[in-house]
Amino acid sequence: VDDAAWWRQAAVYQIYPRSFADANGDGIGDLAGVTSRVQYLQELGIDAVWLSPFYPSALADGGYDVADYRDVDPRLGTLDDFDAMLAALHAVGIRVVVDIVPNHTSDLHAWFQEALAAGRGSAARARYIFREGTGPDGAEPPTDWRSLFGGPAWERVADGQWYLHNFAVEQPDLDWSNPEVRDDFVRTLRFWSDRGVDGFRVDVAHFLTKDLTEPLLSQAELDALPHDGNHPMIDRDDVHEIYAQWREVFDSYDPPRTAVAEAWVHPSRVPLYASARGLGQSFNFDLLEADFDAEQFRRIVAHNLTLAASSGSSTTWVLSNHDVVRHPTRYGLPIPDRDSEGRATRKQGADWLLSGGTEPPLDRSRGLRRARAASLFLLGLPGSAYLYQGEELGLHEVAEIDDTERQDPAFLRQPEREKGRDGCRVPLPWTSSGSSLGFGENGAHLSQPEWFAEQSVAEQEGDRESTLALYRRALALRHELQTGESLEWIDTGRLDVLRFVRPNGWTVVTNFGADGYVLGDVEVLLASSDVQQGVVAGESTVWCRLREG
Ligand code: TEU
Ligand code: CA
Repeated sequence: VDDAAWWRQAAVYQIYPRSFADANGDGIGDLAGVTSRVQYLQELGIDAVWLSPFYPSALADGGYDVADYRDVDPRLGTLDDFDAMLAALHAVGIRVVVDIVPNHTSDLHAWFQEALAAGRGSAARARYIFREGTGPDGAEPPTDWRSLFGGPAWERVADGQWYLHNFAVEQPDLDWSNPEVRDDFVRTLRFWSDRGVDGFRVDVAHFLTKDLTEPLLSQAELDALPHDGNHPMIDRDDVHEIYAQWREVFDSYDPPRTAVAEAWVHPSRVPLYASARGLGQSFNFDLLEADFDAEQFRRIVAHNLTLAASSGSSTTWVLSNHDVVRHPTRYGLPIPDRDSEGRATRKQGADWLLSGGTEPPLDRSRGLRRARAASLFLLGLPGSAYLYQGEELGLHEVAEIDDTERQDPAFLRQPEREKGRDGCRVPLPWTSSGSSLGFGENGAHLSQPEWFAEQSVAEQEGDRESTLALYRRALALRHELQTGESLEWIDTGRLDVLRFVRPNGWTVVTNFGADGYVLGDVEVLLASSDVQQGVVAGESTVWCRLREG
């Protein structure tokens, strides 16, 4: 692969550092823990890791509340540990992407502390979005806006002013019209690029710029406005001025640093983020919201390949990340309620979590079978695949977390409505016995359920049928598969079976239905479940090619 284009068809493995591996036995995963598992990552066969935030943080939002963008949380290590980790990963050819959180800082960030002390009208407050309240004594928030974690999006400070936080109370939104803010983030990008990181994942990339000209609209008025680039809050055209500036920074390095936008925007707006003059690539989350369904998968794949082509970028595929219910669990639950446009009315699995993992009943083995089929389908597609730690073990979502242990603000803010995202952030099981199943020497910051032992790395390593073995084989073969960025659909005569050919002649077949599908006389390279006499069983995927000679 051309050095500068490594990201176009990369398999990128997301590490949630606090829950990956704990080297010093304090119950919290750390950077030295990542370094200690480099061989595992190498054997897995991924091309890059993306590390969720490891910066100093009060962990009000799992580290997405950053108190210092250019340092390492002392609980996770030091900058020297970071350098050692980076060197160890680079030594085995694994690239490193770090998370950048530009929409908001932590309330413990020096800037916000300064803003609190400096008071009304100060330059320090102008880095954030402070407003006077309404009503008698300004005791009511400036507007009725809601935070994405529930509750008001405004918080009052001691002198009576209010600040905007689209996410947790501890995550004040920055004012991106302030040049100081812009300059500081360029410094941060350079800081990590100079250390040798290969790329950046940009958190809520569509939220940075805002039009807060008075009078401010109400939440209902905001909700009614189209997302056409002029919305006062979301996905504004002017955010791309920032990314154009960042692109200059990225391109000043050799090879250029890459970036991927986390932008939950209308598909028609994705190419703006994915443009080579901008961040270069944007997440496509369509599969996160889809059912295990041939028609939906086919539509999503076709659409996103077209979108990617129109921006000159390559698309991305994601089945799981640290914000959603793990996909084996989603696929083991009945299809959720949908609105008239086919969108799920609740986040998939949200109601199941709320019931403590009892209602509706979860079919674990069916969920895993479908997950293996979907993952093998995804790994066969052109574009980059983003994998979330633990999915290579086929881990299910953990529902049985005691409320007193839960850490996610999405839960803490509205416990009667949401269980939050802790269930996909439980520390990985490395061994089938021992303290915290090999995660660390002294327990884990979130308790692991008993059944994690059966799905541990140690348990799966010797088993050729395991999900870990499937991922390793697929990732190894994938390097041969990714020769061109296209696919050709083959008609299977069945609505529930998808079949496509890649430029190297390899064929991927996924049977979403129940009845077996006859492949014909082909050589099977890899299968998510047993293939007998050329028949792909229900809910499984096969990689194959024509027999030679
Ligand atoms: O997520 C942004 C986002 O829009 C969704 O995560 C959603 O709001 C959330 O899942 C609601 O429960 C990014 C990060 O991925 C997430 O972990 C952070 O909490 C969020 O930004 C704020 O930084
Ligand atoms: Ca630790």
